[in-house]
Amino acid sequence: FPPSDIINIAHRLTDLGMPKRARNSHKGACGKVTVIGGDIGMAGAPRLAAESCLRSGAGLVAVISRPEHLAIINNGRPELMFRGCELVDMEVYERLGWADILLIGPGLGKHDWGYNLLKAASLSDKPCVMDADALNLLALEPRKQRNWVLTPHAGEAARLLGIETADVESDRFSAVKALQAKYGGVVVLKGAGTLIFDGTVCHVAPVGNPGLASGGSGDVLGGIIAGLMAQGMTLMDASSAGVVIHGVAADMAAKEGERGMLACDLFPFIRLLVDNI
Ligand code: NPW
Ligand code: AMP
Ligand code: MG
Repeated sequence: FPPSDIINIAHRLTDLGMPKRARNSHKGACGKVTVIGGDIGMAGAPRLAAESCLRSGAGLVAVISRPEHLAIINNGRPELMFRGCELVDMEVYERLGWADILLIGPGLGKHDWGYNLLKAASLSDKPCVMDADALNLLALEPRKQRNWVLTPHAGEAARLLGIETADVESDRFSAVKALQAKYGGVVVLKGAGTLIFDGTVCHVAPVGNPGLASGGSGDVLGGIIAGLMAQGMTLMDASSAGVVIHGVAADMAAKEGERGMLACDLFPFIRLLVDNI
């Protein structure tokens, strides 16, 4: 990259601004997100992602997951809608068609259940955030799409590129460039110093801390980005603002201790930050 194309976006949220809500806003106008994921044993991942969408200001959020995950998804968070899916049917397609934005991958798994949902979501051609196992499945059948955001950590990035994790970590700029060239859209290469690249400009976000190195942190990030996209931000702005909100929220939460910080500790800070961009 020429240095002029690399922009440090820490604490530049106001430049990525989102207009204040109009006084007469209603939930249908604030964006609808469908989160798809949660194979057996991983219901927590779509729950965290969906709650993050709500905390980022999306008007309506639905989850498509295993039918037995209804209670886990809705307990303590009854604002979420839920569609249980054993086999992909018309009701699943309806919930996909209803959404403005799809977030697919948290806890999706790499088996037939997740694969079939990913295929169904792909048919809708909606703008989407692809995370976690959606990326692992994409690595098996690579394709390019303009209107998606990919959010790999270094391990997922390595699978998407067919290289070793250490190769990604040794040259993260080359890795993000190669990912965007191969898959299109906006690529968010996560980790300390997250990179966000849309094919032209590369944002660097030196925010966040090792307190984020625990299960569920990435699921929260995907939810924030999808929630911002649903409210009308461009893919690049939603990705950049999302990474900064996530990282700054983590830095605020870490004041009470970095070690032992949990993904859901970010929620109150996300709410504070998202209303001030
Ligand atoms: P290692 O071990 O360091 O050599 P996976 P996952 C590497 C769901 N979750 N930098 C790491 O390498 C997710 O949503 C569910 C470098 C390892 O090989 C997914 O659907 C939760 N390397 C599913 O679990 C909460 C890194 O990548 C591999 C790296 C699996 O996702 C947790 C691990 O990646 C989780 O979100 C880094 N920053 N990060 C729930 N509550 O339901 C990872 N690696 O095999 O894709 O596993 O990321 O845990
Ligand atoms: P995931 O591995 O999908 O759960 O995503 C982890 C999230 O936490 C990503 O947003 C990472 O950028 C962030 N993260 C993890 N470790 C660190 C770290 N040491 N410093 C800053 N951010 C981190
Ligand atoms: Mg993850």
